[in-house]
Amino acid sequence: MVCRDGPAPAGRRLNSASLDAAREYLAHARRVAVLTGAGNSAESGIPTFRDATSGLWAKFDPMQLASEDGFRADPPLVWRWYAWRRGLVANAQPNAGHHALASAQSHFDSFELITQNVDGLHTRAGSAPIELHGSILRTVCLARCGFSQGDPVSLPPGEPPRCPQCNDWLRPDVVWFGEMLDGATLQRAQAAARCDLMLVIGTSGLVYPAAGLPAEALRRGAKVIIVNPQASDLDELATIVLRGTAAVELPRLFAATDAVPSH
Ligand code: BV8
Ligand code: ZN
Repeated sequence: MVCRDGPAPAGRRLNSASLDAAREYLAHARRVAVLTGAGNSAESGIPTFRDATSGLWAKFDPMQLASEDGFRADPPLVWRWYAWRRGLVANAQPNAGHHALASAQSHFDSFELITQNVDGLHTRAGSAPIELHGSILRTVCLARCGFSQGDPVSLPPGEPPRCPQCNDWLRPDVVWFGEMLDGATLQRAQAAARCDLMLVIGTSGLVYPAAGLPAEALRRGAKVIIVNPQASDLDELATIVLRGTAAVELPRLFAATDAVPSH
């Protein structure tokens, strides 16, 4: 636990000191933005990309699989990777971190949840996230002919179906590496970064332009609070780092706001 403000007392007190300081910032914040990454879903059983390079798909590089070149090189392989992830998501439940974020939103004048995750768990918890990288629960035409479908259950597991409109492959409705993010979505996220406080939850801070949002918030005078059990590329930007997991730290962080009527 590192508290950027003031001397860092040693030991257990540091945890509560950082948590108290973080709660204090929350208590005075009117415009809150949250940026979540794969770590926010880790306690729901969804492997993070870091895990993915150590887990079942360790022999594959997510950077390769989550790319159009990777898909075109082996559509069935990439399709099976997404089918496996859709299966994990279907069997997963939002965790206490998702629920803490969903119930916190009514306590602030403005509360924008920006997620890099494509698993839909924030939505299932009751949030209305800005999904920077799309959703694996939606499927679209590779040729972008306009065909889109939102029923992941009906999809075949082994290889991508053909588009009923133009017969090209169908693909997950996610932003692959090397692809542009949807302009309007990115603009919404950049507008949300004009906040008093940005919480950065469960992200290694390696993927841009998402990872640039905390620096943008800082430039506009926001405080930045990171929740992550490990060090991340964004720690240097943080006013406070809560060295813990989303499902444990977020309920603790927002516990006091439940008692505080919205501004
Ligand atoms: C773009 C959807 C303009 C797909 C994702 C060279 C060529 C082409 C592009 C680039 C290039 N060099 C750089 C780029 C830009 C590239 C990029 O940033 N690359 C990085 C890796 C160097 N970005 C892009 O390509 C973006 N588009 O720039 O367009 C352009 C166009 C053409 C050419 C150049 C530029 C598009 C990026 C979007 C990619 N799509 N997802 C899918 O999911 O299948 S990104 C994907 O990876 C995830 O969505 C997520 O965003 C990212 C992984 O990041 P994290 O979420 O942080 O997850 P990670 O596993 O890394 O970390 C987990 C963290 O959680 C850890 O810190 C861990 O400690 C913590 N944790 C673990 N457990 C817990 C926890 N925290 C809390 N609680 C716990 N329990
Ligand atoms: Zn089509």
